[in-house]
Formats: sequence, C-alpha cells, structure tokens
Amino acid sequence: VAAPVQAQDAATPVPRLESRNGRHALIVDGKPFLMLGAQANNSSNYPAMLDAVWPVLDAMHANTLEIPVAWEQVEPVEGKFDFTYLQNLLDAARAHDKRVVLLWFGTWKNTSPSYTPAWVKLDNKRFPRMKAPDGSDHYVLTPLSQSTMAADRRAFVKVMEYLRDHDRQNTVIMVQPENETGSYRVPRDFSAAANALFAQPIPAALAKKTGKSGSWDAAFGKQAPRAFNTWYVAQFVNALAEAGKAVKPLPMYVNASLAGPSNVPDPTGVASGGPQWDVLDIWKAAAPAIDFAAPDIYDRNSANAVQYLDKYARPDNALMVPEIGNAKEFARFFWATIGRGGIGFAPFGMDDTGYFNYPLGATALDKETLTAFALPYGTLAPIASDWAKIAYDRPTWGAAKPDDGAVRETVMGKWKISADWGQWQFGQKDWTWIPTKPAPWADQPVGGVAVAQLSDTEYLVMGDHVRVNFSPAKGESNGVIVAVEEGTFKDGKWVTTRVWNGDQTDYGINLIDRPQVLKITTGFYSSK
Ligand code: N0T
Repeated sequence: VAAPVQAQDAATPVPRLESRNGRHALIVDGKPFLMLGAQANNSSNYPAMLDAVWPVLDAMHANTLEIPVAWEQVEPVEGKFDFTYLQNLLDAARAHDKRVVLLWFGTWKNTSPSYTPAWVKLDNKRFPRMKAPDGSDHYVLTPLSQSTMAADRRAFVKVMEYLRDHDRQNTVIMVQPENETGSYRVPRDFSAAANALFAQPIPAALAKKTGKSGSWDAAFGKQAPRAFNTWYVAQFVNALAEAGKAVKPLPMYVNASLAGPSNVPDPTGVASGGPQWDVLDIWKAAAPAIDFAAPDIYDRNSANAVQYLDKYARPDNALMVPEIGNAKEFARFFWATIGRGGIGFAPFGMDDTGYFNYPLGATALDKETLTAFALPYGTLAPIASDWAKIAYDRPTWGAAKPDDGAVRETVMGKWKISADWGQWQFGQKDWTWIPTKPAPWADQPVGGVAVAQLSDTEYLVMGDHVRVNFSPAKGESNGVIVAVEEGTFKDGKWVTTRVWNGDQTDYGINLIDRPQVLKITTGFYSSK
C-alpha cells in the first residue's frame, strides 16, 4: 500500500520536485511519488493525539499525513528548543508506514499569530502587528519586521536541522512554511515605515517578472496594497525556505486561502498577501525557494473547484491540493486533480479527535464519507508510483462529475473519451421498453475518472461512479476497442488479471465502486 519500509535510519535520497515539458513529479526514494494524503485537524499535533490519526489514514489507504508542528511547541522559551513531539511523530509515522508533510505554523496561521510562542505574542515592540489605516493595531504580525522574520527563521531552521539529523530516511517528504498567509480586512501594513516603502518604486525583480514599473499604485492600481503585502509576505516566507533548504533541501510549498476562482478579489475581502492564483507571479518573483503554491479548496461548487485546479496547474507550478473539504462530494475532485498531473491531494480534518469544520467539510467521518475517499485512494495505492511516473511522462486527463451531471469529454490521440454519470452498468438510463429506476448514485455528487495515454493505442483508465466511452475522434467507422484488460503494475510492468468483455463492455466501461485499474487497447481495422 505505502512506500516500501526503509531500514531504520538508512539514508535515502532527499525528496525533490522535478519538472520537465511543463509536467511535474515529486521524487521520493528516487522515484515518482503520488501523495495520497490526509491532513489532521489543527490541534492534533501532540503525541497524545496521534493514535487518533493513523486508523483514519489506514481506512482511507492514505500514504502521507500532513500535520502541523507549531513554533509555540518547539520554542516555548526563547532559545530553548523541544523536539519531543517531532521525534514522536517520526517514530509513529514510520511504525504506521506513512510519509509526513510537515506544516510549520509560525508567524502566520490562517493569517494570525495564534501559534507563535507567548514571548512573541506579548512583545509587540520586537514583533509588531500591522497598523490599520487609522493607526490602530491590526491582529496580523507585519511581514516588514526583520526581528520577527529572524526569530521565526531561527526556529524553522532548528526544525530543519532536526530533520537533517534525525530523519535520514526522509519520513518527512515536504514542508509547508507557514499556513494560509496574508491579512484579512486590512490589506497591508499602514505604519509610517510601511507607507514610506509603499511610496517607493516596485522592486526590480517584480518589475522584470510582471513587466510593470513605477510606484505600487502606478503598477497595481486598486490591487496595490495587496500586491505590496504579497511581495513582502512572500519575501519573508522565502527567507525561511531558503535558510531551511540550506540545511536540508526538502521541497517547500505554500497554501492559499482562496478568494474566488475567476474574479480579482477586493483586497480587503481576501487573505491579502497569500498565494491566491491571481498573484502567483508576485510569489514566483519574491520567493524562488518555494517550489509551488497550492489551493485549499472548500468550495463545493464543481465548476469553481475545477477552475481552481486549472489555475494552479501551470508549467511553472506543480498542482497539489494540500487541503480540500472532507465531505464526500469533494472526493470526486481527486480524479480531476490527478488527471491534471497533480502530485498530491489531501482532504482536511482526517482524524478521530471528534472535531469537524462543517460547513467547510463533513459533519462527521461516517462510513459513507470515508469510503468516498478510500475508493479512489484504494485504486491508486497499489500503483501510486507507477501512476506518478506515467503522469510525469505522458498526457493525462481527468474529470469530476459536474453539479449539472453533464457529460465530460476530451480527445487524446485518435480517440474521443467521454465520461457519463448516473448510468447503471447495463443498458441506458433513458430506456423505456423496460421499466428502469435511476441508479442510486445518479442524483449524488459522486463520480470521476482519470485517464493516461500510454501509447498511440493504449490508455490507462480509473475512476468511480462513471461510464467511460471511447469513440474515434474523427468519426472513423473502423475504430474498435481491441481489449479492455483489468490488472495492475508489478515491478513497473503491467500484469493482466482478466479481460473485460460482453456485458462488462457492451454499454461502455462502467467503473462504479471497486478499485479497478483498466488498460484499454484501441485500433483501426483495415479491409485490405
Ligand atoms: C483552513 C482550515 C484550517 C468567513 C479550515 C480555511 C487549516 C486552514 N482554513 O478548517 O484552519 O489550517 O488552512 C479558511 C477558510 C475560511 C472561510 C471563512 C469564511
């Protein structure tokens, strides 16, 4: 299910992100890795809570836990570091055969300093809050403070040193410095020093990246306060990432509290400074040590969720979904994510501590909810590395059932591939010659498919609650499905379990509620 167990303490190659031809791969243990992730609740970052985490990950077939480590817990007293929890986490993750993505809750956690140590929270002179336009203190620590940055960086580097010295087997595969950075309501620091900086021309690196010039106002208009804060937050986070990578060069990413999939948000109505899709170029210019930015998706509207995926899947930005709601309707977006070459996915709040962030996610982790994620993860778990390797090299496509249930289709090579929803496995839902009742999933927000084109004639197909159809792209009448093989990969080679035919293929390829992997071979017959 998960990556092979490493001998305790044996050094392995440090995980890295690779990109080529606009596609991306997370390399772990020297080979492509698909992160079948799950994020624990915010306050599960204590040894006593970890036992409530692993059974949920096991039930979902997850291979990676995303979990915080907080500044307040590693440096409760300035200069005195405590890594008891981190060691506990490494030991337990290894015992449960899971990898870890470590979330550094420092200066910004959902913008707020809530996870900073008391000695930071209470010293507003050394670690100043932003000023609102009226001169009052805003709750967010300013990104312009060098003393805040230096203190946060020192603690973060200690964490990275601990990993360098105690995690030679790379149980921790990625690090997220800070969490949902930015500032709500007040889009930038309005202190006198900040105002002076705001009156300066924009930095040269930003001018180069964006082709803009002049003052912040001249370059960014209404978005100027947000662009300004984005630049300085990104520089701050970059300073942590750069120093941390100098110690141990793990991949590092940042996550965004999203503010709409297509609009340019009002700077006062967004986590201003965070890596929302419309300011990614600012982040790229200011934070070269950050490997990618990632969307935290809590929007159940299918068109919106898919637009977010498209906005973050860029040749210069690997797609990874570090948080998505854990209600069952979010599970379908796993297929849309990996079909876009996504390197990982993680529903949020996956532990048995009894906390639920509804209305963002589920009201309870009942069997139905867990199964919605366990099915796609269970499909990919045995072939996760094979898929990640294929997706790095070959064209892929994925779709989630849209809210209106419309068919989704694409052209890959010589074939049109369509995904239909709410069909039984036999026949057509619009048949009238025989009484039919709708499939139980027909009115449910479930269903998805992922396809990889393996060669000119072969396709790998996976999904759930979907009917997949292949037809010749140009309407040729001599196109045929040569074989539909169910199977898996062993040592990187396809192994067939059985061949689907007859009822199993007469009405399309129906993937409903089993973890099945199909290899479909197509062809065009000649009459000569
Ligand atoms: C997410 C999660 C956790 C007025 C929410 C989403 C996680 C963080 N934040 O459970 O806190 O650590 O990254 C923010 C969504 C805000 C919606 C507020 C509406």
